[in-house]
Amino acid sequence: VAQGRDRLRIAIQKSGRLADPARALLASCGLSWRESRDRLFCYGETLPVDLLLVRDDDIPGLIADGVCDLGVVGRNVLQEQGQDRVESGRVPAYREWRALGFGGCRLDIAVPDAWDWQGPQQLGGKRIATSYPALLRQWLQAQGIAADVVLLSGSVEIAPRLGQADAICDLVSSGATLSANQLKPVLTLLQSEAVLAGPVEAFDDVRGELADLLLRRLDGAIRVRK
Ligand code: PRT
Ligand code: ZN
Repeated sequence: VAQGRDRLRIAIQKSGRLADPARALLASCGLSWRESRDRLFCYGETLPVDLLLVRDDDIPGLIADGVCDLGVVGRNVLQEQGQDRVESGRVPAYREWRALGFGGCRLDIAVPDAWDWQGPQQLGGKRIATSYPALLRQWLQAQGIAADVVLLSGSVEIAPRLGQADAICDLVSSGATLSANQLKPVLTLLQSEAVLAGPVEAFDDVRGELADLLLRRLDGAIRVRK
């Protein structure tokens, strides 16, 4: 699909925790779509605003590459990938435009229940399993703690029981998963929720007017929900 400069393209999660609330929020802004058969691209009917349905992890990169103009993604994903760009010497290519008030969770460090928690320095020399290595390294560095970051793409909570790590850094909402794995949260690195992500600079064509209209409606919709 060629990039239309006269239409706005928003990436949202295809399936998962943020998929339905993201769609519902955009629909409450007066958007509607004609669904294509492959269900990956939804053509905007009431306004020239199209949806691309993707993995949440792909959303920051799609914005950075200009494939999509905006995206609905967890702050945790946006900041992790943003920090990863900083670590590798690249410029920020997107920023948080709005907090959307759903998908709330925390990026926490959790340790085995049996630990007598004394404070962050206790993590020195330990192995910490996470799917958020850039945010964890940034935090460790700011604290002056030398620890080993063990990168796992999933099932992070089981790592201490398997002997792969001593502690973990993972998303927590109710905390049930942590307690089921005999872990307790001890520190919060990030308070997260779903956000509208967009480029650092404003659009300099008709997409700017569309984005302004969408933001005004979003702000109204978010205010009503509070
Ligand atoms: O397929 P795709 O890659 O798009 O989806 P995904 O599997 O990577 O993401 P998904 O749908 O699981 O989560 C999308 C976003 O939802 C995350 O990036 C967060 O911003 C947000 N979110 C909110 C959460 C949670 N709450 C949450 N609880 N994401 C994950 N969890 C995990 C948590 O890590 C734990 O393992 O859910 C489990 C249960 O949590 P407890 O604490 O309630 O037990
Ligand atoms: Zn994902």
